[in-house]
Amino acid sequence: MQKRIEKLRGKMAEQSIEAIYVTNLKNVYYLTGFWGSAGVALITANRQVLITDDRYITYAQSVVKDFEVISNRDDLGTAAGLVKDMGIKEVAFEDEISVAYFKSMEAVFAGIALRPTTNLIADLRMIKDAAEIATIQRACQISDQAFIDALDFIKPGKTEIEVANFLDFRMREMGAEGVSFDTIAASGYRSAMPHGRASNKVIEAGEALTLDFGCLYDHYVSDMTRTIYVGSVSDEEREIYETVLAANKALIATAKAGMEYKEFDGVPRRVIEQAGFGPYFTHGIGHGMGLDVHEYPYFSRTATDTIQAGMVLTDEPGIYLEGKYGVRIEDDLLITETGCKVLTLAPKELIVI
Ligand SMILES: [Mn+2]
Repeated sequence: MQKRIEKLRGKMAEQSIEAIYVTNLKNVYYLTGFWGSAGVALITANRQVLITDDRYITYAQSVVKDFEVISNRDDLGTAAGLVKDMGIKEVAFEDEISVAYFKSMEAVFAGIALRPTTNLIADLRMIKDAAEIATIQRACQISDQAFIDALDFIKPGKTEIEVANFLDFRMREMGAEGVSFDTIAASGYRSAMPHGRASNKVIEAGEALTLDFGCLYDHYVSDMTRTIYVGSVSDEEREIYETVLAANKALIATAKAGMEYKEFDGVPRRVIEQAGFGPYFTHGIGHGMGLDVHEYPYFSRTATDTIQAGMVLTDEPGIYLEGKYGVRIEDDLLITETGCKVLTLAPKELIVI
């Protein structure tokens, strides 16, 4: 944790930020180790303070190291008092706060300049340290195993919701705190909807079934997708499946530190375009993940930023033929200097059950 604080201080020094008031709860966790519904951090060049309230104080004192921990329901007033005592003239804050909260800040910090910052901590969070990688890896193992177990559970006649509930429950049984987002189970024509949440639709023989799910393990997420076939698979479905798999694998074969964002998206997209399905790959290739299931970086077809070692990124090409069926295959990749390590290891050769 202290290394993260030192990195943040480095960025603060570069931007001449004297103090930052951190309100995003996941950023508070990232910096302090405190996880709760009420907690803010105030960080200066030589002080680091966590302000929470009586409900959390015992817990906070037991998990938070190297921070002054203050219990006070009035977090803004407490922070403003500290800032004034330290003689600080300007406080940086995270620009994602609500307008209402900003107005409160203006009132309480009267006389002190407020400076919005964008993604200061999100940028740090893009590069995972060894502990974060180990935790994400465990989250991925849990979802891999839940998928393998679901293959024995899925049968014609089950509903999408029954399959989703099975996955969710298995992940909890294996130690997950919960799911990282509402499990997607989309069968038949619904598999052509990239984000078809599980419904009461009954899964029929001869249908595709796309499962996009993940778990929350020790605050970190996994996020994976597999498409399988129930009973049988048509030639066209097989063709789009093999195309999506080739796109997914092409990115795994080429992703490494230094690759431009537009290439991270472009390598798999070209595989799909060359097979003639370009117009049916309707979303971006993936996103960063960690404490949030969607976090920086995000990819576009024009961005020339480069991916870096320590990023955990999803590789999720898809093809969707509206009204018929769709395929998506999603893995979580750890980027390294020389390539990438696939963290989701559930089978992805075409499966017919
Ligand atoms: Mn995803």
